[in-house]
Amino acid sequence: MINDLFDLKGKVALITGGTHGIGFSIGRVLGLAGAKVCVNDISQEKLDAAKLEYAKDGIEVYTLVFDVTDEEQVDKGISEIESNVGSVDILVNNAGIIKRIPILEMDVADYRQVIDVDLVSPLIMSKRVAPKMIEKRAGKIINMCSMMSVYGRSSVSAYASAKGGLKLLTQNMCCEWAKFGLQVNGIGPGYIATAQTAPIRENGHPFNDLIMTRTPAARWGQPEDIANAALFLASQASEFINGQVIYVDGGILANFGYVKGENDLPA
Ligand code: NAP
Ligand code: GCO
Repeated sequence: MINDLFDLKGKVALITGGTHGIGFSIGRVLGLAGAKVCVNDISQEKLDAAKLEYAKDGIEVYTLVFDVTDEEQVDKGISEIESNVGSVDILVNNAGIIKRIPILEMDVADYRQVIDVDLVSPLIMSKRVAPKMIEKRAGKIINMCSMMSVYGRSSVSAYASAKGGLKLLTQNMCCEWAKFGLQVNGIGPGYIATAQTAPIRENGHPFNDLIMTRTPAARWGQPEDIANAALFLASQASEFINGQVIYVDGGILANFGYVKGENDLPA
């Protein structure tokens, strides 16, 4: 049956930064597809609140508080999952931060922190879960890239550097692990309405006008838009897709530009 392609019953999924925003939506959809969902965050308080939110859809999540940039904490967290839930079948490297600071005003420490969370942590997480996936000759790793994996933008140099690197790290994981039955892919969201973009979307921020006109779909994306792509990449339906980044962006990457007014919403 075609639906069986998207059935995740018996699979263990781990989503980093899964307490809200895109990560929460991904965990929810994978849970609805039958996966045993493990949710990480750096805040126990947010994990406790998220547990109740997931339960509203009948999804009982296993929560783990650890900093994805800390190798020891990651090893301890994954060992706990392996003991109490099972080895990880689906890893979604979703946790991420952004700092919007012009290069000349940015401390190197700020740059390093963004690189650590957005680029080094997917390496740390994947290095820890891949060996058992290789033993099983099966596994799905989904790295949360961005349209900033291919575009720059003033003030987000650290973030774009990390997400650009993450696109190539995804391709290298594919090169080394595809022969063992792993599929490693990325998702490149466009502009999505979450806490991360609230500062450039709300309170009449001019960036909102830009996105509404620059995006052919004439709207901000929703976390659910990304979750559906994650379900596809986590499922049997994507067994021969490897080393790719799927851009879920309402067409913005396809659109060189616009003439003011041409993309006004249809009457
Ligand atoms: P968000 O609302 O800021 O969520 C990010 C999550 O990552 C939060 O749960 C955060 O936890 C967690 N996190 C941050 N640092 C962590 C650490 N060291 N260890 C563990 N967890 C950590 O962001 P979002 O918009 O949902 O984005 C999720 C992912 O999609 C990010 O990788 C982002 O770069 C990417 N993305 C977002 C957009 C967009 O337009 N929103 C577009 C392209 C790509 P706390 O809240 O507890 O700090
Ligand atoms: C920004 C935004 C973007 C989005 C996303 C776009 O300040 O430009 O936060 O970086 O988060 O990455 O794909």
